[in-house]
Amino acid sequence: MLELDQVTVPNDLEAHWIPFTPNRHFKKHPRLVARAEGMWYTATDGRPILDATAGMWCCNVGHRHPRVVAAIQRQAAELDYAPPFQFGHPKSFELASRLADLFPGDLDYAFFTNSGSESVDTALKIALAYQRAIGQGTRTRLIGRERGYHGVGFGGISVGGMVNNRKWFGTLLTGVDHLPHTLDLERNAFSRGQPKHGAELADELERLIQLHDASTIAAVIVEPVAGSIGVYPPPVGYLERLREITAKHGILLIFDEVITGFGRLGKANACEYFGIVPDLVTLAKGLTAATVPMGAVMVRKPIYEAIVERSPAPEKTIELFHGYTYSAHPIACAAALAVLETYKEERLFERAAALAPIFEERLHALAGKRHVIDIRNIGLMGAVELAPRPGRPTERAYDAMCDAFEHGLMIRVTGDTIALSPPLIATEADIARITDILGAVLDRLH
Ligand code: PXG
Repeated sequence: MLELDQVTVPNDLEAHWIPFTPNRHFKKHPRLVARAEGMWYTATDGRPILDATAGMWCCNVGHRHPRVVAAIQRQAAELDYAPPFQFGHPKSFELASRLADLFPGDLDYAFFTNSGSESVDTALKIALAYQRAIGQGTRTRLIGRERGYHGVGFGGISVGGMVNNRKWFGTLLTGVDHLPHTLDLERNAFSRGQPKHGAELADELERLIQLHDASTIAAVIVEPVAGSIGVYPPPVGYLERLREITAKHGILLIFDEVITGFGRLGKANACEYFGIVPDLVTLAKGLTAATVPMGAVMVRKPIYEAIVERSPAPEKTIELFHGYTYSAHPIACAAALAVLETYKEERLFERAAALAPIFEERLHALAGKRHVIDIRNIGLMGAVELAPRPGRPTERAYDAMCDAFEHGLMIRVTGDTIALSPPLIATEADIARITDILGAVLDRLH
């Protein structure tokens, strides 16, 4: 137990408007953590809480990793900040080169951001700028997918497909269209890994091309594994088909790897896992294992060349009018370099790959529990979907999350789905403990 006198819990929680949270319920029943180490959080009341979600799909090296802590401390004491426009600092170049090595094909360039949402907006803008640079300026339409999550910027919610994230926000969401989502409980419930049925859903892109014409479409963006909606692994053959159709029609393919990047699937990224080279890749979360906010967009060489190298403007002219005050922040770069070193040194991607079948086995053993209507998994991503309470969608899963926290386990919920994404440092015993506590939660759930 934590020394409670070390932790000050404020008695007024009112002023903080908490994101994506039922504020009224939370402020009456707060779940606050004060410390973390390895696989564990410590709640402000001193209780240990096992982290089954890597924070929010992001703390891949576990909490408070000594190498990462030291790198952040060193950097803060050495160079706190450097302007990323017109100036720079050495670590961002080193980091970009390391990232280029981690991605297949000619995904050789990195544009730095501070979050997944910014990575998505950046990738969409680069796609539009590229089409214009190669004389395809009529290609302004962007295609996303139903139930997709691409963060909360206007670009991201436009191509995103979660209705609650869009319906409040008006008319700026036009100029987009959406592919159908790939969940098919009738044909694919309780699939282990990629479901067998549904590759043909990628052909819906051909239908959208018939409707709009390829000459109006700049890019397609998908999560290779839809995460936030509750883990939808792609049907076998689906991503391959998307790659084929986009390439045939001169449409850029963007993989949103904010969740799948950096070991979540037991490989460096989903590109490698599925053997596909998209044109742009969005990153965040595991890049710094969430120790310092940072995102990035990986870009294929021909795109960089078209916009930068072949810019018709004089050499002293900016090629792309885009970037953030905190792009390539020195402390974030130092954290990312230490995290990448940790992945390598501790062989965490291989470790996740080795743990994945055990995770799958344990997760699917929950299949007989009450209310469970589907279980899905791939790599170290898992979901248990519950039947909603009649007339009260999302409440059952929310209750499960609260009960799990009471019993020492942090899980995530989305709709009526429980999502698990343990840190890549998890042991077999950690996985067993996670599924045991979750099993007991499901047994108590009405
Ligand atoms: N793209 C994808 C695929 C994501 O999963 C974002 C973009 C946005 O990232 P930022 O850093 O702007 O939040 C995400 C974020 C959940 C959950 O409960 C998932 C995310 C964020 C918050 C909650 O599943 N993913």
